[in-house]
Amino acid sequence: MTANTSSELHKTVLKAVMHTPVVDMHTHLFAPAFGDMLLRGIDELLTYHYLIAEVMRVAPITADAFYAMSKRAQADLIWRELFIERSPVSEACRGVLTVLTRLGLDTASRNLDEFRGFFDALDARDHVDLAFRTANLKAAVMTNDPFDDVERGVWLRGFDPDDRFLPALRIDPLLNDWPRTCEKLSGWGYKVETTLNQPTLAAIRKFLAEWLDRTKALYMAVSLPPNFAFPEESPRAEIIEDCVLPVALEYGVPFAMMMGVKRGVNPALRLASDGVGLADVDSVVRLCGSFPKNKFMVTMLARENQHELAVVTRKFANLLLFGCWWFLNNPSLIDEITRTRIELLGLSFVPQHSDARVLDHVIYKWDHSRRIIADVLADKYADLLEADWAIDEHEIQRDAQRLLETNFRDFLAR
Ligand code: RAT
Ligand code: ZN
Repeated sequence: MTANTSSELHKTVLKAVMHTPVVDMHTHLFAPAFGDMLLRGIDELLTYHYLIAEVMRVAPITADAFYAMSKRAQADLIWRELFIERSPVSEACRGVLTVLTRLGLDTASRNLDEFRGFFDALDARDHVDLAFRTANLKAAVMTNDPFDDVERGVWLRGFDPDDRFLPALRIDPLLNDWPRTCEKLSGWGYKVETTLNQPTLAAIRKFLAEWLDRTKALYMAVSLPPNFAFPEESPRAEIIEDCVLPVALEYGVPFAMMMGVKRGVNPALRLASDGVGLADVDSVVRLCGSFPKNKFMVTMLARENQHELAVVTRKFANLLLFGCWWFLNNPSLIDEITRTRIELLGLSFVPQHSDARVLDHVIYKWDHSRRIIADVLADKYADLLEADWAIDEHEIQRDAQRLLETNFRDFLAR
């Protein structure tokens, strides 16, 4: 590395990280072929559930009354309460402003209708091009729910795939609500009973295999509550062991576990109602150790789980640690967690996913995270320079590419 000052080093690293395209391994975005399921534009940005939780703390309105309003009126309220009546300093508020400035809009105007005019003029395909270009995103993995009737219809009808949107099969209802899912599967003609007997387990495997064939999903995923344990006496553990893991092995796809979400802490808030709790890292140890041929990807929601999870990840090559999920996607925590992970794992993890629900989210989430990843990397390279280790720009670019794309792709390909 020719850089002899730390600020030059930092500039080189920042440039490399900013210019490296990302494969975003978990989002809630959809290809334009899914129609209205692809959320985009300023009113969707303002009514992001992260901001709904924030506005409900300050606006003189009940959650039911809020949800009864039109999307535009909800966005107006959030803009007024969180951007005009108080400074928009939270990470979710700041994100809206980053999106607007990165798209060339003048946030100083504070003119919501002007912003609306800009987004209204974009059709879905142009909007995707613009967002992916601005965020420097190569591809985004969707969250494909085979139990959602609208989404299911799109898959059954078929569509022209867009290779920037990669499929992932999300199976929360199957694992977290077996009795209701059993009824659904039965309604679709699968020979299932509430008791998990052999024919039922075989039918569940058939269902999973059919959906992996249909979607070509890169992985199967579930979010799990803090009390999830493996093994445990539950339909969930049985379905994981007898259906999900064997099918995942047959198809060579990882099983992703997003652990530590307490659903519906305040149900009135609906999508904004979830909280966080400690997850059981030993269950991950037991799964990775008992099923060494399976591949697991894990992210945890509680800050207090991060050190233990990073240590456990050192022990299992069949485990890919990923992302600063949801309530962790805040600069102070991304900084701390990314440092811990690099110190314990080197470059063998995936530092971030966006969890974008609105197309434009990828712009701010990747902008903010990339800057922190670059800060951490620059400090680590500075330590290496101290030890007379020479680093060139290509090596920095290679490392950035591992973190932002190839660690994920290589894990899938293993
Ligand atoms: O981050 C979010 O938007 C959450 O609501 C969830 O979608 C979470 O990421 C999940 O995938 O369950
Ligand atoms: Zn998510």
